[in-house]
Amino acid sequence: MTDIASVKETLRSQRIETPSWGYANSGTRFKVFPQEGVPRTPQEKIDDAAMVHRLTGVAPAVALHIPWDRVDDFGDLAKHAAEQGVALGTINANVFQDNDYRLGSVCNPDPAVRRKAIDHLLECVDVMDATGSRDLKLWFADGTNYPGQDSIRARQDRLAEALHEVYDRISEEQRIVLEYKLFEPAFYTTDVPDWGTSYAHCLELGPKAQVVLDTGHHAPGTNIEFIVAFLLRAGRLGAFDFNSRFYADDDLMVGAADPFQLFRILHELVQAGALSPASGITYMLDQCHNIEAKIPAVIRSVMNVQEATAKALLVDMGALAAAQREGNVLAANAVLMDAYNTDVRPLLAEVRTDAGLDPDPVAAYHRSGYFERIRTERATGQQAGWGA
Ligand code: RM4
Ligand code: MN
Repeated sequence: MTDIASVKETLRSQRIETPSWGYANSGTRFKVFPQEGVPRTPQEKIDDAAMVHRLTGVAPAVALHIPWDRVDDFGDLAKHAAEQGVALGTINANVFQDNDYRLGSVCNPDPAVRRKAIDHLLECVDVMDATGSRDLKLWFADGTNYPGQDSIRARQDRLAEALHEVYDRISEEQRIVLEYKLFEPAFYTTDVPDWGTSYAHCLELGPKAQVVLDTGHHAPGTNIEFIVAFLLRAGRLGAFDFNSRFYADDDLMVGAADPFQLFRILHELVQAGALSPASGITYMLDQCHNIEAKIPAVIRSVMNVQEATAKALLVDMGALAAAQREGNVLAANAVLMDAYNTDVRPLLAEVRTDAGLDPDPVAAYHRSGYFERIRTERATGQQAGWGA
């Protein structure tokens, strides 16, 4: 039997970090479609994130991307965030948009470019010191397009060297979270293509280095929950970048393409007791809302994670363990499917009402007048965007 009171308590205390870039303009390499009301400054992105938190109650932190969110005084930015009721979360380094990075950043064959890239990573640690952020998220666009273009092995050496330098710079309370991605922008080799590569580098670095799992960064058909289970067991799962994909790194709303996969991932997390902040796992969204309205899309994404979590919490663990012990394949599968097929929306509505929130955060957003306000206030000036 599942204890509904404790399910509700877990849902109430869940934490989902939203990405500053999810509120800004973004697009594919073909077109960025600007939208009305889009933030012009990091402060305005934080304001939008704070709105999402006010409506959902479970999104108290916003991840920053540097240099997209560079400001003169990060202490001030942290203060602004606190005044809005949110905290600054993970700092994402960006070493993929300068002309110098054509052949890579920390793996570039040119030592001067590597130095520049590492200096940027170190600058991001300075930012973390000012914002109080714990995690430095590293994703490298590094790789090659053609066989023979560069030495695969030498690039691993350069990567390890750069990681060591950054690792030595972070404090005891800070962490490196190293993200992997199968391909793109590089098409032949990618220097951190999979969880095994990230894990191996993290092991070499030490306990302050953890793997980031972006749900959109695998080959089609990859069993992501297996990776989750493995890394949890190894104590090396540092963070999630949640989103969903149909084909490649689509960055669509989490839970949109495959809600069952999201449930299976959450089931592994629930089983491992990994939802609590004490687990050290950061649950982040990494999405781009290219054609849909951004703030409601972030709210929807947060709700999708909540729904998958609620279903995972409803799995009758006792019945599951018994069926597994007996080798009763069909009964074990039925226990999971019963939970997955439960409509948890009424339960989540109750959790929100109990917390003094509107049971329907999307409707509450549309009623709030927030969009009408930002559409007017932000009608002039340069909208923030990722410059694709
Ligand atoms: C990458 C990766 C990173 C994100 C950038 C924008 O594919 O997912 O986490 O910061 O995109
Ligand atoms: Mn990501």
